[in-house]
Amino acid sequence: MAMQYKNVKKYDREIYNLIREEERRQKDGLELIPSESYASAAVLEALGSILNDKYAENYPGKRYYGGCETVDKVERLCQERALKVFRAQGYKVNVQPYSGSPANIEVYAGLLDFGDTIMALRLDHGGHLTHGSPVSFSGKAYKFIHYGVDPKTECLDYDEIARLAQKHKPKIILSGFTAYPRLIDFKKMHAIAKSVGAISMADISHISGLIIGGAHPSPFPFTDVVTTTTHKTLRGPRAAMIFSRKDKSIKIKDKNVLISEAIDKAVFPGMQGGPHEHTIAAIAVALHEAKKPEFRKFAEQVVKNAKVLAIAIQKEGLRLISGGTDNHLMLIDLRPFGPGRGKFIEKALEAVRISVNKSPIPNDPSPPFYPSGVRLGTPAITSRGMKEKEMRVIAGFIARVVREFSHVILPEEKSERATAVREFTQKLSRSQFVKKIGSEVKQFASRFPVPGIDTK
Ligand code: DSN
Repeated sequence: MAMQYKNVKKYDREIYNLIREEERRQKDGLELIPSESYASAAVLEALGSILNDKYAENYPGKRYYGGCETVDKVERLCQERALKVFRAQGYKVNVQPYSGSPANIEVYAGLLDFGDTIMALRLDHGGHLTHGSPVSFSGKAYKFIHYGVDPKTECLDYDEIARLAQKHKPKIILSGFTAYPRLIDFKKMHAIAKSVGAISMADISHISGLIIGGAHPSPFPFTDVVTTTTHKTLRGPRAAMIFSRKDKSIKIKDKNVLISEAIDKAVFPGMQGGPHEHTIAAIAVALHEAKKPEFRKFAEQVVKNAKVLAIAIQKEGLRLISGGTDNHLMLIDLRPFGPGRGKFIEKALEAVRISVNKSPIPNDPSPPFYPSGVRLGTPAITSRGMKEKEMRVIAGFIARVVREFSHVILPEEKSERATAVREFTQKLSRSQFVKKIGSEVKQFASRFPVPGIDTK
C-alpha cells in the first residue's frame, strides 16, 4: 500500500473506512470515465504535504504574506516544468487555478467585458459547461455562438466554423472539448481566429497528457491561450493551468494590455484567493513524471487501446459517434435501441463494476440528464497496465450489459423518470446476470495494480 493513512485511522475511523471502501472500488472495477486517471503515490504525497498550510496570495516575489520563500520556489519550479514539458517557449503559465472551470472563466474575465462574444462547440456535440452552457456562469455572462459537428460525419466542420466566425466576429474562438473523439486541428482553429482578429483559445484538459506524449497534435506554439486541468491524462492533482502567449496583447478600455498580465490579474485577485501550494507542488511532481520516456509510452498506449476498444465495441454491433476514435475516448450511440438509454446503461455498467458516464450525443432526441449516449475512455485502465488484449475482453463485458438492458424505456412523462431509474437500479441489485458479470469483472480487474494504491 502506498498510503497507510495511519493517523486518519486513529483519529477518524469513518473517513478511514470510506477511503478504504473507495480503494476497493477502484481495484475491483474498471474505470472507463475518460476524464479520470490515477495519480501516482509521489503526486499524492506532495498533495498531502505541509505545503497545504501556507498562505501565499499573489505571485512569487510579490506575495501579500511573509514566509513565502519556499513556496515561491515550489511555484516557480512548477511553472518552469510546465513550460518545458509542453514545449511552450514564448508563453507565460499561471499554475494557480483551482480547477478547469475556474481557469476557463478566469480567461474570459481577464480578456473580455460581460456580454462579449465567444465561439465554442455546443454542449451536446462535445463542448463543456464552461463553454457557454446557459446553466454555467459562462453562458450567463458572455454571448456564446455555438458551432456543431457535421451532421453526417459527426466531426468538426472547419469551413462552417470559419463562416460563423466571419459572421459573428467573436473576441475568442475556443476549441478543445470534453466529449469529442477525433483529433483537433489547432492550427486551423488559430488561423480562423486570426482571420477575424479573435484570440484563439484551446481547452486541452482531456488531451494534455496525449499532447505531452506526442499522441495528439499540440496547440503550442501558436494558440494564444491554452487552459488545461492537471488530473486527467496528465495524471496529476485536481487543478488547472493557463498558458498565454507573452507577445500577445489586446485593447482593454483603450489601453494595450498583455494577455498574460490580464489573465494573471483575473486569477488573483480577480477570482481566487490564496493559491494551493500543496497542489502546485503535486502538479510539479506530475510534470516531472510526464518528462520520462515511460509517459510517452503511456500516452501512445492510451490511444492504441482506445482504437482497439472502439473496433471491438463496433464488432459487437454497437454504434460509435463518428465511427470510432483518434484519441482516448469514444461515445456509444444508444439511439438504435431508443432515446434516453444513457442513464440506464450507465447504471447497469456501474452495477457490474464498470464506470462510464451518460453523455449527450450530437442530435440527441433526449435532454442532457437522460441522454442517449455513454462516454468511455482508456486513460485509467491504461495506467493499470492494460493493453490491446484486455480491450477486447472489456468490449465483451460492455456489449453483454448493453444488450441485456437495451430494452429499458425512458418514460415520456418527465415526472416518472426518476422513479423509473430508481426501480431499474433496484432490479439490477437483484439480477443474477449482474452478479455473474460483476464477479467476472472483479476477477479480471484485480489482476492489474492501481497506481497510488498498489505501490511499494
Ligand atoms: N468534468 C470533466 C469531464 O468529465 O469531461 C470536464 O470538466
